[in-house]
Amino acid sequence: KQENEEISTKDTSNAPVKIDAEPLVTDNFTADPSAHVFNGKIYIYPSHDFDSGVPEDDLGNHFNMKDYHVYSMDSVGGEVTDHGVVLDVEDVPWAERQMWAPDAAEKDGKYYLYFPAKDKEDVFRIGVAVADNPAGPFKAMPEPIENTFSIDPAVFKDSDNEYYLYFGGIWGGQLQRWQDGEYREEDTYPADTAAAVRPKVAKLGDDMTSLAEAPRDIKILDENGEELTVGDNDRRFFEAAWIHKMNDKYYLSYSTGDTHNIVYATGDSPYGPFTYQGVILEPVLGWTNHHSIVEFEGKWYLFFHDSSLSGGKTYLRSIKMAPLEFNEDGSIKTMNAMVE
Ligand code: FUB
Repeated sequence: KQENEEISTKDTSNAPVKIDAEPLVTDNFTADPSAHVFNGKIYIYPSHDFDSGVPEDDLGNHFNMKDYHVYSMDSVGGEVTDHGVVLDVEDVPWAERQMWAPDAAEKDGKYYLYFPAKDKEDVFRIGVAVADNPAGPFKAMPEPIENTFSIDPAVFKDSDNEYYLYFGGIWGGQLQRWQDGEYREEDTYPADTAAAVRPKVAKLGDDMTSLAEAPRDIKILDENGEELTVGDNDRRFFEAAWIHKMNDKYYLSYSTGDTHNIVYATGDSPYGPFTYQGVILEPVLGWTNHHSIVEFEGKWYLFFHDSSLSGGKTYLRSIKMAPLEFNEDGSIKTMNAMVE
C-alpha cells in the first residue's frame, strides 16, 4: 500500500509547464540569448534585432542585424544592465552583413565573442572578437576562424578545461551547402529517409581563435540507435545548438526550425553521438526558437526569446528567462511560453 501511495504522489502528467515570462530588455529588440556566468554574474550575449526594411524570405534575409550588445544581471529577477554596442559589423574586416546568434567564452581572464556573419561573397563564416572584460568592447580578429562556416556558434567548456565550438544551421544558415566539405551554392538536401544534415563540433585551439582539429559531424540518434532523418522535421537538427553538462552527461539542445521546438538529446562525450530525449520548449510567438541553458547559484535556467514585445514580428524578438524544471527521472520538463 505504501508503495502505491508513493507512486500516486508523483507528477505523471505530460502537460507542458506553462511559462509566463516578461522580456528582459524592453528598449531594444534582442534574440538568441547565450547566457553564461562570469565573475558571479549572468552575462547575456544576444543578437540585436532591428527593422532594416529587408522583406521576409525563407533564407532569413530579414534578420539583417549589424551589431551586438551585452547584458548582465547580478541576480535572477534583478536589474538588467545594457553594456552598449560591443561589436559592430563595420569593425569586422571580413564581414558584410547579418550578424546572427553569438556566444562567448572566458579563458585565462580574456573573453571571446564568437559570431556568424556573411562575408563579402555572401557565405556565412564564424568570427571571433576578443576583450579583457565580459562586457566588452570586443576587437574582431581580421579573418573568420579557419575551417568554420554556417551559423550559430556555441562554445562549451568541459570539466577538463577543453573548449569545443559547436555550429551549424540549415536553410538560411547554409549548413546544407557544405555537405561535401566544400561550399556549393545549392540548397539541396538528401532524401527524406537519409540521415539529417549534421551539426558540427571541433575542439578549439589553445589560443581560442582557431580550431585544433577539422570540424566533426555530430550524430543525433533515435531510441533505436538510428540517426534522425531529413524527413523527421519534429526531431531533426535545424539550428541553435547548445551544450550543457549535468551529472556527467552531455546535453545537446537545439531548434527544430520549421517545427519550432527546442529539443534535446544526451550523450557521453562532447562529440556525441547524442540520443534524442524530448522537447524542452514548445513553439513561441514568432517563427524562430533559440535558447541557452545555464546554471546559476545551483539552479538551472532556460534563456529564450519570442516576438511578444513587437506584437508578433518574427524579426523583432525579445529575450526572456525561466527556471528549468525536471522530472523525477532527471529528464527535462517540457515548457510552453506561448503568449495569449
Ligand atoms: O537571429 C538570426 C537567426 O534566427 C539565428 O541565428 C537563428 O538561430 C534564429 O534564431
